[in-house]
Formats: sequence, C-alpha cells, structure tokens
Amino acid sequence: MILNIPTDLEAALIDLSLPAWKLDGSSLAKTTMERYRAELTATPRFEETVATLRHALTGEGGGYAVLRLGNLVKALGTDDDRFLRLATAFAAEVAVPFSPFPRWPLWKDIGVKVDKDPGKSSGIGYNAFHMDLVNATLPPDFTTLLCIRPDQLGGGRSILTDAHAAVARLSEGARALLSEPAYHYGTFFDLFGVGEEYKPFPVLDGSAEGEGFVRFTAKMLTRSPLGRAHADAARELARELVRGQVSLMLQAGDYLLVNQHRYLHGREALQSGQEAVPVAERRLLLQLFLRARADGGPAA
Ligand SMILES: O=C(O)CCC(=O)C(=O)O
Ligand SMILES: [Fe+2]
Repeated sequence: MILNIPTDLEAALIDLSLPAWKLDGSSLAKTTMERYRAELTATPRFEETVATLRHALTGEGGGYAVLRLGNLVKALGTDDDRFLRLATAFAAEVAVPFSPFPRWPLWKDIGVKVDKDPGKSSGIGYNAFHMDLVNATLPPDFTTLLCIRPDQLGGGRSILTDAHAAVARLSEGARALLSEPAYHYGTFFDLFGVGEEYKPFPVLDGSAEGEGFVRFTAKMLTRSPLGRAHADAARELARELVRGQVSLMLQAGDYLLVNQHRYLHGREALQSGQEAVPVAERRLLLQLFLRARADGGPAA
C-alpha cells in the first residue's frame, strides 16, 4: 500500500534535527533507536502513521508498503544525512536496521552500472523476482529501498508479488519438489547477522501453508545448474509470481519496505540509453535491511 504522511507530521519532521546514528556491531545502536523514537513520538500523528505502516507490512493480507517521503527529501536535500536519519528512524519503528556486510555503511547504494551483469543489483536489465540474501539461513526479515532518484528515462519500475499466494496456485507435485533441498544460488562470503550459508536449500520450508519464507530467486533458473524436475517446479513458481505481480514506479523520496516472509521483489529493466545519462544523474536507490525484534514489538 501507498502511505502518504500527514502534512502536519511532514512539517514537524522537516524542522527536526536528529543526531547522527551509532552502530552496535552491525546493528543500529539501541541508544540511537531510543533517541530517534523520543524525538519522533513528540511530532503530531507519528504514532498512528507508524502503526499504519506496521499494519501494511505485517497485518492480514499485507506485505509491503511505500512510505512517501518526497516532500521531506525536497525540503532537506541529500547533501547531508538529515533525510537519511528520518528514513532510518521510520525503519527502526518497524524492526532493527542492520548491515549484513561488515565493511559497508548501514545504507547500501544501488546505482546504475552499464557494464555490470544487467540482471543484478545495480545492472540495467530486468532483475527477476527474488528474496534478498536467499542463501542465508536467516535472511533479513525486511528489505527496504529508498529512492533518491528514479530512472529519468522512465524505466526501472519496482515489481512485487505475494509469494504465498503464488505457491497456493501451484500443483501438489510442484509444491513437493519445491520442498526438497535441491536449490542453490550465489556465493556466501563475509556476511553478518544472517546465519549460515544455506546450500542446498528448499524453496518451501515445511511451515504451515502461508507461513515461513518462500526462499526463492528466479535468478537461479539461469545462473545455477538445477536438476530438470526441480528446475521445472521453480519455473512454474516463477510464472505464478509474475502472474500475481504489481508494479510501481518509485519517485524521489519514496521508501519501499518489503516483508520478506510474504513478498518477493524485483525490478523491471531500466530504459535503454543509460550510457548517455551522467552517472550522478542516474537512478539511485539506497538499501537497508531490517531484523524483526524477538517479540515482534516496535519498542527499541
Ligand atoms: O533496483 C531495484 O529496484 C531493486 C534492486 C534489488 O532488488 C536488490 O539489489 O536486491
Ligand atoms: Fe533485492
């Protein structure tokens, strides 16, 4: 769902000046979360806005949300971290922000590289439906993407699909194959806070229907050698994921949050002609991962 924030909240957030965040290991420090929370709960209608956001992500039928922060990025710019601190504060109301990549900053740049594998993170092609960190035993509970600049040529729509709804439309046979540990994808190197490498993994983990991860990436269909029957079952799932997809164009300041237990995400190809766009004007998203609190609650 798309979530606009109330005008009075917007005005109060623009006036707020949050301190720089601190990390505790690879997670946002508890002191920072408490400080941000204290500052934000004093703004008008903040509590009801984050309650709506949480419900969109974890309530019945939910799984993703776009929080529209366009007026905030317009007012604050991106020369300093003020806008990013506000986005971090909203994220921390959902779950604990963390970086699985020890040497990288909390927010990871996803820019546009014309010479990269087009189907991957900062490539220019179609980025097929996937879960982030699919080959970890504990993938991030939420993956979030903050749009700083959309593709000025008009491509790169975000795609989302309800993974459990797609699984429910599969044949029994396909579901049985997808429940076998016969899938693998990618490398696992120097990651933090996401458990161990999971290889091979089952797409369906035996949780009750509609529960658990649908541990899937359509990228393994072209990039990992899979047995014939298992590959066919995965292709059947990929087809259903596409059948159920929604797509949306993120605008500057839009913050997309995805509950990885329910939805898979991806990206349509960028518009051709990226070579002619100066690097500093190309599409730019910032990615942040979140770990659910043990009790599922919002408090820091
Ligand atoms: O470029 C996008 O919109 C999505 C990128 C993505 O899903 C990723 O890097 O994991
Ligand atoms: Fe992703």
